[in-house]
Amino acid sequence: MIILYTTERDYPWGTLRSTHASKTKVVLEEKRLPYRIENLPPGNLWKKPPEMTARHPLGKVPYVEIEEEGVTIYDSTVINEYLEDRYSWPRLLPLDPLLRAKVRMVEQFADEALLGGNLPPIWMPYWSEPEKRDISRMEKGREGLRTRDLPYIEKLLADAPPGGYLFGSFSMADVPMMVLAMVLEVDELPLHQFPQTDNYLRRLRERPSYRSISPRVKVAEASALRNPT
Ligand SMILES: N[C@@H](CCC(=O)N[C@@H](CS)C(=O)NCC(=O)O)C(=O)O
Repeated sequence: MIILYTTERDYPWGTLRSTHASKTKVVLEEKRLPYRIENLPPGNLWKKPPEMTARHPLGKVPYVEIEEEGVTIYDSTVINEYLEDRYSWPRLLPLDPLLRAKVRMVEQFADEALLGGNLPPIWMPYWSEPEKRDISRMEKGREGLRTRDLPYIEKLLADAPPGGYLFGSFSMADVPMMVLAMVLEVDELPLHQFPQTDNYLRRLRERPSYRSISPRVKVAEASALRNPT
């Protein structure tokens, strides 16, 4: 069994989840792997209790425990590539070296520009009550999306081969974009200027794997999806 350590919590405005752990959840779902969630209190990300740093030296999520192997693997990209190497179906990274590099390049862009860049200023305030949110910080994140990241995604989509995804069929490059779809479902940033991205994010939300990270699917409901009881 694979145990995914993450942070998820239900709020009146939607169920919020760790963005990086959501990347791993999507890959577990896409590969139809059985897994169990270990839901850590959000405060652990700041407190970093020893039981957490014993598994991840930086006290971050996600990390996964692979029970059969008796090992823990941390970092969403490393976990996802491990899952790809170990469970090759359905393939999320192409075998051709150049195409593989292109897919990884976009995944890396999304990690740095979105998950480590403009999404946290938008997403983190939703973990607090509306009156405690730093509105100007949220707006800065949105402006970063509008001026840098969304134009690039719009261009990637304009150049994409047919199939509906960034590289034709769904790949590792689309995985962090599922997280963008998740954040913008709560934030409802208008996307009129980015029509291809708007349609693409809607398509991502229709994938069965999105149910596991959808803000409309509560923690308990999502946990029942692929978890054996
Ligand atoms: N490169 C790591 C980043 C993980 C990360 O930053 N996770 C956030 C939650 S979404 C976290 O644990 N934040 C607490 C911290 O930065 O100390 C990955 O891809 O897994």
